[in-house]
Amino acid sequence: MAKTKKPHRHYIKWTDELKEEVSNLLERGYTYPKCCEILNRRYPEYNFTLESIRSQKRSGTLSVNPRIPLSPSKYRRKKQVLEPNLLDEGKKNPYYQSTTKDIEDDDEASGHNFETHGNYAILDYRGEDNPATLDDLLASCDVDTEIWDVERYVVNKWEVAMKMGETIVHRPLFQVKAWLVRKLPVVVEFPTIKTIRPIVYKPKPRKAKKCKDRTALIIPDAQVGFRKSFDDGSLDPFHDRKALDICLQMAEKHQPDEIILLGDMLDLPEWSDKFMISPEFYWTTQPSINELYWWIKELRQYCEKMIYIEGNHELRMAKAVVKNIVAAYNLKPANEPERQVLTVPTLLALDELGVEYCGPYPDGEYWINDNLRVHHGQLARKGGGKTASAMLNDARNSEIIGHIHRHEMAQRTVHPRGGIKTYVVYSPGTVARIDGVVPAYQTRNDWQQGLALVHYQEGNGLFQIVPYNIHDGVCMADGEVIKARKTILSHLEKTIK
Ligand SMILES: [Mn+2]
Repeated sequence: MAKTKKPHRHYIKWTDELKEEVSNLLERGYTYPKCCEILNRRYPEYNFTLESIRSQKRSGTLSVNPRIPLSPSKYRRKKQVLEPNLLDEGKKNPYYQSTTKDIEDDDEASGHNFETHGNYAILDYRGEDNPATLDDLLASCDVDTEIWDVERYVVNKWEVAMKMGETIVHRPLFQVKAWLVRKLPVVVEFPTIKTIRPIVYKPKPRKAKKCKDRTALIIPDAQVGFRKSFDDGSLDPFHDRKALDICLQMAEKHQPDEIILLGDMLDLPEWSDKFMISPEFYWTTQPSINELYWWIKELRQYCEKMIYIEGNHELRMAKAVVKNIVAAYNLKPANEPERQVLTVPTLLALDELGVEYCGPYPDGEYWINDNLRVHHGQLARKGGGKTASAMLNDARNSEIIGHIHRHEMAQRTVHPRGGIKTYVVYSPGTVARIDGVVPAYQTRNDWQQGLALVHYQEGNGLFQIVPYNIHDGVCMADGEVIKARKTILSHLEKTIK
């Protein structure tokens, strides 16, 4: 018997104009058959079929109204064949008709969906028939295997029980999900993999200051960084967003003249040349940069001046560049001779935010007034107060340091000729998590969370350090209890992925 030949079809020239025309028809809500009818009238030289339009949609060149089901007629037809067999027992039941109708209306449970994202696509099939092979499934869902390759797929099966009068009928449901990739990649206008959603910054007007003193808010080691889950790719932060929000609320409350970031604001575990780099830290630098940028932008709106002191962790980036690819060191764009490309201040856009970067570690420093110097610090001694008291031996002025993640203050009075001088060494602790998530030699660290406000007079004047402790997102400050805000936390959880 001779095979029935398909009617001869002219090769359709899919010009951009034609694609746009078809997209417009589909977006306006026309069904595929209606589109064919219109197009065949407009272009008598071509023979438009459902298939020819669908294949364009499959290859991602047409945008269509997502509310239109892809091939409803085919899907309904299959169901009508299937249901009588499955529901044989139900036929005798007087409820049979109405129950069947319910299933037919149940569009959520079965059918298929094909979504393209640039060079990738996901086919999600749900239905009562178990496709014998993957090729069968692709063919029945009109996936063009000339264009798409299956990268991987999963098959799930489960049973659905339905009560029909006195009888309970079980029927199997299948789900096949396939991830596809284009055989010949196309240029996509937007990146198809977005790890981070853009952050929108809305500056708020500064409020009038409450106190007449000049003030500086000191925020110690945040160690912004993440551990990436092998199971679901989720990011577990090293930094304590609750503690950082306390800092933000303190900045809003006090409207300080200066905010000083004490160094080690980024952890940069991927850039370490000393410690083993666990695969859990791979590809975590970008979200870390983005999140710290968000905090700096938020803090920036509450102060006149902002200082960022380089710590040993920021220095990791420069060291890694020198050690691994010296050609990248000091590299600047031809049109921006001032901007080194691969540095912490460039990546955090500190210039644009008006933040002064004080480096390199360990010499990077900032003088609040002639008597009080701020730097990240190098010395770390075990035990409360030990580092601060050891530093006093060589002190020739008062100092605020970070680095040790302990809340310490020690003072020493000396008697030079003609007067008495008291020096203070103070460390506000850390705003990183202290529950063992931050990479360190051990997980049970003797660390404390805190921050400080410094009241000061300019020049050779007085200063007063006011320390604040943070306990699990709560801080008792100046007669009120400040708590971390859930809105900020959930915003960041949603934004940084
Ligand atoms: Mn440090």
